[in-house]
Amino acid sequence: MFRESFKYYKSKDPLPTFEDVLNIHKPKLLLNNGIITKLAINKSSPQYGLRSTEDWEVYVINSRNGLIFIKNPFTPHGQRYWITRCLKDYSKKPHKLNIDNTNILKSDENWWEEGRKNKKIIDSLRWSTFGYHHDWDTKIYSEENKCPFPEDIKNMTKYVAEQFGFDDFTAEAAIINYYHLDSTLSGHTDHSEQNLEAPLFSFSFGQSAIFLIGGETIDEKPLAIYIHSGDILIMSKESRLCYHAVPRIIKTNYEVWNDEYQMENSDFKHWEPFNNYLSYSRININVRQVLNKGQLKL
Ligand SMILES: O=C(O)CCC(=O)C(=O)O
Repeated sequence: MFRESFKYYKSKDPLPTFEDVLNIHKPKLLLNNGIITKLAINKSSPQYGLRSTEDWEVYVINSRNGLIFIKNPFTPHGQRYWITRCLKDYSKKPHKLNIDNTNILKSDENWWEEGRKNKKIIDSLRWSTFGYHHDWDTKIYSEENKCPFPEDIKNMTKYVAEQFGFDDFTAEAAIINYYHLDSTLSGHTDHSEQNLEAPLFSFSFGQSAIFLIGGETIDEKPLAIYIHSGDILIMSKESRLCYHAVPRIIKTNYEVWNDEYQMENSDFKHWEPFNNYLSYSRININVRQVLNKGQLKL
C-alpha cells in the first residue's frame, strides 16, 4: 500500500490528483471532520527565529498517534536565517556530504562558494550530516564517525521540544536533505538511533512537498500531507517508527521566505543567491537524539 501511494504521488504521467492530500494550512474542514485537532501550548517569548508560541498553530493528526504539525511558526527573517545556515554553513566541513569522495569539489573548495559559479556543482548536493553521522550503508552510528553539532540548531530544536514536554531531548544527529523539483525520498523508517522513544524533528524550508506517513509496516496505506516552507513536523510516540517518504516536490506560489525582505534591507543582492537556489529547491533539517537518557556514548 505504501509503495502504491508513493508511485501514485511521484508520477509525472499521468499526474496524480491532489484532492486527498491534507492541507493543514487550511485546517477548517479537517478540524470539522475530526481528522486533526488543535493543540494549545503555553505562552513563551519569540526566540531562534520563531514567533511567540501564542501565535503558533499546532495540530495533531488524529489517525497517527504522536504526529504533531506546527504550521510555519518562523518569522520570514527566521526562515532566511536557517536557510542561509543550511546553504552556507551546514554544507561545509567537518560535515559529511554526499559529494565527498567524488571529484566534484577539490579538497580546499567549498560547495556553496563554488556552486554559485557552477550549476552542476550547486545541483549535486543531496545531503549533509553532522553530530553522529548517519551511515547510509550500515545504518549504524558510531563514536568514530561524528563531528560537533552546531549550537544554534541544537538550541532551537531543544526549545521546540520543550514546548511539547520533551524536556530531555538532546539533538545528537542531523541530516540536511537538499531537494530539487524532481527529487524524491523513498519510504523508510528511522530506527538506527539507540533511543527510539525520543521524537524526530523535521524543519522544512523553500518549495513545498507531499509527505507520506504510513504505519509500522509497508502494508498500511499512508496519509499524504502538504508541507510548506517553515512547517515543523514532530514524529513522537507510535508515529516515531512509522514509514514515511517524500514522493513529490511542488513549486509554491507563495514564497513566504521573501516576506518583509524589502522592509529590512535596502538591496536584494545579499539574499539573491539564496533566493535563486530556493526558487527550485526544498531544504529539510531532520534532527534526532541517538543516545538514551544518561548514556554518555555508543
Ligand atoms: O524531507 C522530509 O520531509 C523527510 C526527511 C526524512 O524523512 C529523513 O531525513 O529521514
